[in-house]
Amino acid sequence: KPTPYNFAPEYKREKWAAVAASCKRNITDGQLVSSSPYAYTHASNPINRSRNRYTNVLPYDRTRVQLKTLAGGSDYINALILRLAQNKYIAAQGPLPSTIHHFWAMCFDQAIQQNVDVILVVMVTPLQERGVVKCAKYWPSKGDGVIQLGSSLAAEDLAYGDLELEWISSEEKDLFTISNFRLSAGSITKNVLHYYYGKWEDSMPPTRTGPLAALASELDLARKAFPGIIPIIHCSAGVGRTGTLIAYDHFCHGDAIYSSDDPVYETISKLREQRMMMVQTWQQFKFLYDVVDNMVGEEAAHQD
Ligand code: PTR
Ligand code: PTR
Repeated sequence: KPTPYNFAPEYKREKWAAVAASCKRNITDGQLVSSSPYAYTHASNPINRSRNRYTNVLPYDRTRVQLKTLAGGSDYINALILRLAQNKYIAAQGPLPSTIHHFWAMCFDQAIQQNVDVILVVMVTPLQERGVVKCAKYWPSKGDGVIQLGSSLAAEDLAYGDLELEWISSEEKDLFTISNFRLSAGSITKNVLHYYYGKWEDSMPPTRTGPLAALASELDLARKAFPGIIPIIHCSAGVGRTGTLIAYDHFCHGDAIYSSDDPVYETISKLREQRMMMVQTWQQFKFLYDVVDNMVGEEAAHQD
């Protein structure tokens, strides 16, 4: 089996230097899909506008998730399904107070469609950064009892009946917090595994790789334990940190064969074909080069 990382380091360095020189904050290298070549008519439709956290981060029509539970007559949520090698992911924005029930409806719909009893949500943003709200607290805490998510939806809009959400447990681990919730509608119940890593600021790479490595192994374990599961990853906009984590997981566990000698560039291009602004900044871009560099280093050491 060809090793995915057998590209020439000098080539990569040259390319990296060119990219770093051509951009200050966002990667706007013309060869990467950085603007918006695809239509996003649902996202920009006035009836859906209030469902977007940021007016400049919108899902394309061709990849967006459509809610089965028609919330308020619209099936729109700022989330999409993407593919990298053999794996699928849902990338989403951090819910707004007004879209919490859409988020959970999406989770429920997807678990039904994937025919799995488990919903895996990975959150890689704090709720607030420097006093600015980045994501609504969309989950219940201990003692909150059963939350009725359907109460703000018109009854005829719900495909499965009212959705209910209940806190089951939380555990603060060294690297992240893991919580369990129960999400049910009628007689159907799904278990939610919620991983929350909040020590990561937007537009930056993570300050350490330990938490990412641990989250990526959890994703890998879940894919093996629950075949067909599509993990839901979100941060605030669902592009910078979300894209970085997905690319990281892809390098660790994806079964990719690359057609060029630059897997980082190729992977980010593939991500940006599916969601705009994925891996938002050159710092995040560079972080992924370092990750791949280390993997190549380890592989070389292994062969000695
Ligand atoms: N531009 C965002 C908005 O439209 O609300 C606000 C925002 C600005 C978000 C900058 C993140 C930003 O990144 P940083 O904190 O790194 O400048
Ligand atoms: N208006 C913001 C901007 O353009 O910077 C939107 C934005 C906010 C984009 C946060 C990315 C952000 O980071 P993340 O995807 O990691 O939440």
